Amino acid sequence: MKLNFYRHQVATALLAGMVLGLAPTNPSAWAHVGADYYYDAGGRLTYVNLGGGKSIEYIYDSSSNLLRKTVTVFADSDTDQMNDAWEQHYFTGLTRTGAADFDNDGMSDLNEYLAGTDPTDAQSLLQTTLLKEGGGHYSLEWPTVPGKRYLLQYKNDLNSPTWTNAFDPFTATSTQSSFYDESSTGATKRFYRLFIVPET
Ligand SMILES: [Ca+2]
Ligand SMILES: [Ca+2]
Ligand SMILES: [Ca+2]
Repeated sequence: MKLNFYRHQVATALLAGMVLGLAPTNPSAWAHVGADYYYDAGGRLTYVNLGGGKSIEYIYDSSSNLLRKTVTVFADSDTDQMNDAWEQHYFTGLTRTGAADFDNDGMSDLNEYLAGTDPTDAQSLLQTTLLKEGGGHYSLEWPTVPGKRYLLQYKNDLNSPTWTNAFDPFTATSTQSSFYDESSTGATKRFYRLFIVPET
């Protein structure tokens, strides 16, 4: 059973609290220095965005030994964080800056690049549908891009500083994902945010 009024009410709050962008593997306790350094809950550096299409990702084992350091470089001659080849493909040039929303779907061109969606198709975007199930749980559905990693977090009070991971980040293998939030039973309100997180 769907309670449409409640769905609308919560969905509005959900969109207000939704965050899209690069995030560390465990953003529940991340520190963010400047705009480009990401740390995990143990204070380990996990990701650096150097700009100009260059980024470094650090992978550790359970003893905090560095297992792998991955340097990613793509051509970004206009330093807008969007791969020039991607810009050429969709916009046949490099005039877009990332901040604007070419297809007016509510996602900036840069966020569409990060999410792997089509910046020229208003039907292609990262959005969620929130439902209240008959048993009193919430469930969410959202379109996914195979190969992208997703993390969902929630909290019941917007004033609380702590977000809880709904699940460990997963890499999508299909174009649609859903999450049945059993822990939401009895919650009168719940706020969700969905991340795209770096690959491991
Ligand atoms: Ca670029
Ligand atoms: Ca858009
Ligand atoms: Ca789009």
